[in-house]
Amino acid sequence: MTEKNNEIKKKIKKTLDKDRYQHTLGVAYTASCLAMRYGADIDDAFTAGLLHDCAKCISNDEKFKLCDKYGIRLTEIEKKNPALIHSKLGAYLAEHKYDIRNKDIINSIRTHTTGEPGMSLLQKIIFTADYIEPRRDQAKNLKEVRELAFTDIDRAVEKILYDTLNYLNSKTAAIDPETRKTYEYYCKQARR
Ligand code: DGI
Ligand code: FE
Ligand code: FE
Repeated sequence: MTEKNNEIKKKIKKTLDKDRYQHTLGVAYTASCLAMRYGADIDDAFTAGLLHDCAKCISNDEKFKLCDKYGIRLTEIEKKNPALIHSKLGAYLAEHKYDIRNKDIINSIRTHTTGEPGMSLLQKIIFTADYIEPRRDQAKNLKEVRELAFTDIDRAVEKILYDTLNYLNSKTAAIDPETRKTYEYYCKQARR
C-alpha cells in the first residue's frame, strides 16, 4: 500500500464506527480488484474506496451545518433524505480535509450513491464496489451482480440501479432523479 493510502486509512478509521470501517476496507479492496480487471489505477481505486463514505458517520444535524458552512448546495430530495448527503459532503471533505487533488477520485465519491450518466471507469468501479463488497448481504441478486461486475461493469451498473430502484419503490422511498437518470442512461447504452 502507498504511504498516502496508509495515512488515509489511519485517519479514516478514527472517523468511522467499526462496521463502517470494515465496509470501507471491503470497498477499497474490491475497487482495487475491479481496477486490476479493467485496467484502472489500483492506488486511486483504493483511495476512492477508503474515502467514499468519509462523511457517513456524521449526524444529520451536523451534515446540514457543514453543507451550510462550506456552501454545498442541497437539492430538495437531499434535504428530505439526509442519507443522500454523505456522498456530496464526502467529496468536499476528500478534497479539502484529505487533500485529494485527483478530480476523478473526488467525482467517484460524489456519485457513489446515485451514480450519474456517463460515469468514468473509476466512478463505475466505486459505485459497483460499494454494492458488492464481501460484507454486503442484503441486496437480492448479489451473486449475479458480483459475477457481472467482473465480466461487464456497465451491465453491473445497470443491474445495480434496476435493483436499487425496485428496492426503493418497494419501500416507497423517494427516488433521487439522478438514480433514475443514471439507470435510463445505462439501459440505453446497453441497447446501442
Ligand atoms: O453509504 P452506503 O450504505 O455504503 O451505501 P450508499 O452510499 O449507496 O447509500 C445507500 C443508501 O442510499 C440506501 O439506504 C439507499 C439509498 N439510496 C440510493 N439511491 C437512493 C437512495 N435513497 C433515496 N431516498 N433515493 C435514491 O434515489
Ligand atoms: Fe455511501
Ligand atoms: Fe459505502
